Amino acid sequence: MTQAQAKYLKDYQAPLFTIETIDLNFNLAPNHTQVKAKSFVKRTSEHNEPLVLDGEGLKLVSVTVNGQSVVYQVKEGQLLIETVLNEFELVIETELDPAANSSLEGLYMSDGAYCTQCEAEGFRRITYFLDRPDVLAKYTVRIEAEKSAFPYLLSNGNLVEQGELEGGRHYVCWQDPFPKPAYLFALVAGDFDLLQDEFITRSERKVVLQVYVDKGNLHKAEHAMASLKKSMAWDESRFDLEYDLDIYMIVAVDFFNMGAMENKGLNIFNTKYVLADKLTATDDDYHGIESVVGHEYFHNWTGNRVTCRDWFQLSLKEGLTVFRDQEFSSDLGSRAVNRIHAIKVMKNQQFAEDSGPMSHPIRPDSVIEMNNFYTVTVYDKGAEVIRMMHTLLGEANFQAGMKLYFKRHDGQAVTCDDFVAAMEDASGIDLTQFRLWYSKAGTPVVSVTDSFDAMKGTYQLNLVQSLAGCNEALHIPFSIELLDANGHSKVNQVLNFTKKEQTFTFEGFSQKPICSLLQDFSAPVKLEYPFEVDQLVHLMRYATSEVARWEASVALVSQAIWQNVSHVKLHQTMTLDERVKDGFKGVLLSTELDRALMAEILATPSSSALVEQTDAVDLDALRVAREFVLSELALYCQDELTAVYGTLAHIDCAKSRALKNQCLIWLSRVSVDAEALVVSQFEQAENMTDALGALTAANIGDLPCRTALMSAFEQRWQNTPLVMDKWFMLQATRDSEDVIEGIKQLMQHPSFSMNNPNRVRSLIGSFAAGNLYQFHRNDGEGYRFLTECLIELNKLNPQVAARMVTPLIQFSKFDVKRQALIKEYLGQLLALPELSKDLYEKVSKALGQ
Ligand code: 7MK
Ligand code: ZN
Repeated sequence: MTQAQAKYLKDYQAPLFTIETIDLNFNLAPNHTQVKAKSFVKRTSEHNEPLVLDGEGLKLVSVTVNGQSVVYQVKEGQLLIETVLNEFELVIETELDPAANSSLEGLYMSDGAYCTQCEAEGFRRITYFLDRPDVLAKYTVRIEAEKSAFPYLLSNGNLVEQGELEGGRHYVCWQDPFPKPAYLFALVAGDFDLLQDEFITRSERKVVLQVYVDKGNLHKAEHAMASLKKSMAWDESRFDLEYDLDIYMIVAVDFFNMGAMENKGLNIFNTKYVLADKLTATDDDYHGIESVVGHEYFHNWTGNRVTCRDWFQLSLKEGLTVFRDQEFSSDLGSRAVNRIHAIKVMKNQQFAEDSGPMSHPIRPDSVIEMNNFYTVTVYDKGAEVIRMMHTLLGEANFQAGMKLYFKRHDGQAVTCDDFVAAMEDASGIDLTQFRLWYSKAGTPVVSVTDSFDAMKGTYQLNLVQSLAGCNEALHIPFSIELLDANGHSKVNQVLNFTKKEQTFTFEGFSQKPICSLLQDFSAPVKLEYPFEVDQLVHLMRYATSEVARWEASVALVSQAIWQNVSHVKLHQTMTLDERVKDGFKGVLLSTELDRALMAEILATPSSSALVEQTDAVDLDALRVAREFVLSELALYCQDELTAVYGTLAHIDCAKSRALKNQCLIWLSRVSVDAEALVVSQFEQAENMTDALGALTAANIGDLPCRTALMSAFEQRWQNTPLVMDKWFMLQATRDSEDVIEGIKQLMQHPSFSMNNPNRVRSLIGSFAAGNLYQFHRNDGEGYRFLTECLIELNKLNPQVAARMVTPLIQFSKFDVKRQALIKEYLGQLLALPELSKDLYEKVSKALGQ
């Protein structure tokens, strides 16, 4: 590997040249697209360095400077131009083969339409350019193509000209008045159905809204459009931010590496986050669409108007925008349930990343392949860091900080530090110590001990923080509630935990209170406190925070499972405490709990979530113990589950469906009646949530009806790829000895394609990331299968390959035999002759090289 060089944040240098305007001319053809880029280049300071442009996989046709030919050199990934001029016009012609571009970066074809993906460094696959976010240019784009197949020719900004050409061709010109980095450039050409609407901004400007979808899907764009309007209204009301162009376009494409992309005025989306109707999309899908549409819209201010100085600052826009989209979802829906989802991502995925070979700070110090840093750490831990600032400052100060941030930096490319400085200056709150969160990798641990002095009536909490490789103390907002024996709230506050060790004293207690710690996950840390069963049951009933009630239920069930893991290892009989069973039953009997929250509490920890709770795991014992505890609970609560299921069976609301489907899964583990309930729910389903709920229960309970229902579903949806993804996922996540054989056969299914990332993630990705016991089979067959797939994907789509290798590189918690097998397969990958940078970075780090 010659090109796998790390880049370092500490080496950042301002650009030696800048490009203020660029005219792009595209002449589209599937295998021979001509691109002519006319840029106005300026030297930024007095120096004699040549102009060095980025470019990758390009066929260079010509280069001129001020209309004259010029001396240049093409190196791996660079075009070097010798010139002494301080200002000049640079014209570069390149030729592209979008039809052959399977990496889905740069310009490529998705089902007959042209589209682009330029973040992070895809623009350099279109033309040679200063492809870095601190070079902001004004774009004018002319697109020419055959008219009948490509009636819509789209790019950023405003349409300024269009016309007919000879031979059935036509052209369109777009102009984006806002200077932007190259990663926000977009182009789309194709034939679509178009849903159009408008939004009147608070200052009464009319904005045209357009959602482009594959022909025949118009009605499936309505939810995305409604979500867009809600996003625009919300950003005005909560953040006082208005949209700035006259048109906002969203295009949905089938082939897309990520969820979506915030290109200025022309978002490109994975169809998964646009298309929805009741029959084909679940309630979760609807929620996901609203959140991703929001996320991309909110980037218009946090990302586009103010962008990143360099890619090490990615969390500047992503952490902040995730925080904003989480708040959007919480203001519109259930705050507690949204918070629970975010906490699960942190504990199950981000903590795993932190304890694996790709562990990095939210602002990484070094990067080999930037695409590898679109991570749960940069995004979700980044959002937690913003959330902590929000907690420390309060909403009013935080909004003042946002105002100051835009006042100072609108139109600029800035750093995470600039953001924190704005928050600090607007609030007057010192964030010097807090800044450590940006530079430290890993999950801090907070160990809590407590004591009660009956004579003085004082309760003390002793907090100790530690973070591997870090001697300084972090500023941790540590939210607690103290409850008395009757469940009354006595203290509810956020402690400023700023030292390595700190003791907090609370007065006026006649009995030892029950404490809720790290309420609502007030900081991204691991909590250590030896909760007793009675304390957890108390918290489940009385904690003021709904999230804290859920946390207590997770701890209660998890503890019961871990106890039985010990029993299994010692060949002892497994047991389940009556208080755990009754605590659980209490949830089902509760009349006051929100149904969506009840559903979350009933969705007991997944096996991989449990793995994240420990440092070393005996997988075989875990599987036995988890099954035991879940079956015991299901048996004990069978009547209550049946009753709750019955009352909800026909209520048309998402919260009820969520709870009902959880009950059905539980019943499918133990009840003889489950089969009938599942079949009837499947047959009567009027929406995808109910149909998939029944199918999921049939799969988890391995019910006799499973095969018949799966093939009925396949028959009905074989021509709807996004629905087939759900079917592929169910097939791939079965805990069954023959699952790998089944997946191999399904790779021949007419609906499957190795070229489509959604298909690959549903069938192969969900096996590796969501079928813990089969992926980690002790004969290594799971590892072997994933490795075979990765070898193929390495050539087709390195970005998708690198995302899917994650479960293979996070091996530290498993036994030596499994680790040895994993390393053997990672070694095979590392030895590949044409290993992509993407896989190289992850695999070599995993092997400690
Ligand atoms: C979300 C980048 C894009 C991973 C998660 C997204 C990507 C990767 C959407 C692509 C995004 N800027 O808006 O963050
Ligand atoms: Zn984003």
